Amino acid sequence: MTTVIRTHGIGNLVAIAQQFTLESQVVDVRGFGSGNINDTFLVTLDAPGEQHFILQRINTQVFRQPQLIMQNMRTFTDHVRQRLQHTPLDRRWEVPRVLSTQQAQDYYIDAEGNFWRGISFIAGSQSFDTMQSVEQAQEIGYALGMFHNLISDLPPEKLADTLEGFHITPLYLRHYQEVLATTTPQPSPEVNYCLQFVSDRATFAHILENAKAQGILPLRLMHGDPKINNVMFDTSTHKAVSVIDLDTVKPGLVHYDIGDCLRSGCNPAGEETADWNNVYFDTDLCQGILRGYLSVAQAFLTENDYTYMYDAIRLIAFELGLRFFADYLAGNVYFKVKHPEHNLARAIVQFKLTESIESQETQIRQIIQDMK
Ligand code: GN1
Ligand code: MG
Repeated sequence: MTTVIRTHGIGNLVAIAQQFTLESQVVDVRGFGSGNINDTFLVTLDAPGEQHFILQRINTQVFRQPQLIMQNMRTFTDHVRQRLQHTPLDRRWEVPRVLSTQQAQDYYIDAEGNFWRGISFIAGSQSFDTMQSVEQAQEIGYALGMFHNLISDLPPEKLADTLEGFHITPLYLRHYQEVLATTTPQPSPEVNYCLQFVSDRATFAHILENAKAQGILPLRLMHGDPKINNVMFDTSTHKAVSVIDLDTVKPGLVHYDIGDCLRSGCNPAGEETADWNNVYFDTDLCQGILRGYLSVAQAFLTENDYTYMYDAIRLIAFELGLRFFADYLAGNVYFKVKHPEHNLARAIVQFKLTESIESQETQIRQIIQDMK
């Protein structure tokens, strides 16, 4: 997949960034973060006040209706801002702002049809790709709990579905089977491991969707992608201050979020490691995240929600591995890659993590039980 840097000169990027500010001059635009879908840039302004903002080109191959994302972001941020005004928190909490263009729009479409948006940068904050401590794990959990709490009174139908099928594991499995039916993967020990891994868990893939269909788990609003590096930390207090990346805030199960947060936060090796033998699920970090999460979320969770927590952790790790592996087989059409085997390597990391989760099922279930 080509990146903006290759298709746009820096001059163009400056001109695009300039669309999102009237008073200030853009002095620098540089690649930012490690997103797998959109292209993200940090813009520097000559302004004395707000010095930075985030410029993003939305991947419209993935997000077919990017206008819906912006509409959701407005609804979400308006709701949360009102809630916070009405009942302020006793600690710093920030909600990213959608920046308007010079034409007072929420996005800018360039001459080549690229979809751009500007988002405020949370001043004095940073994110991490891997967990630094149990204290940080607890903060990550708190952040997800606060995120869920602040939208718990926004009816799910108020937000549009920005990405159909997102986190519906049986659909990923079907897609994988369709890809397999049309391609013959080059056999290797790694590919064989993945093929077997998925085939052994075909029934398990349905667990959350079945519970949703039976009304055991309610449809709520979710973040969709609460991985560790989407939580911003105040650089001086080291407290979580914001959850960013609002593209997939939409109706779903909070279990997708719990699973995603834990599969990403409790993997100390990180999802990009090539050292597969060192991938494991850290139960101390799991305990930390859940403690932080439940300090806020206990208020709205039901008994059934707890029953499915272990399965959610296992499922979302497995699901991401399945998504990476299917994309490898399909020729890397969804996730950006640095080399042709990148998605295969990422899949193995998630499958090793799933194995580690499975091997610690009793302990993880006990942690959840003890925390209710
Ligand atoms: C993608 O682009 P990014 O890094 O925010 C993906 C998530 C995955 C994640 C894995 C819309 O998120 O679902 O968990 O990669 N987002 C989408 O790093 O598919
Ligand atoms: Mg994302």
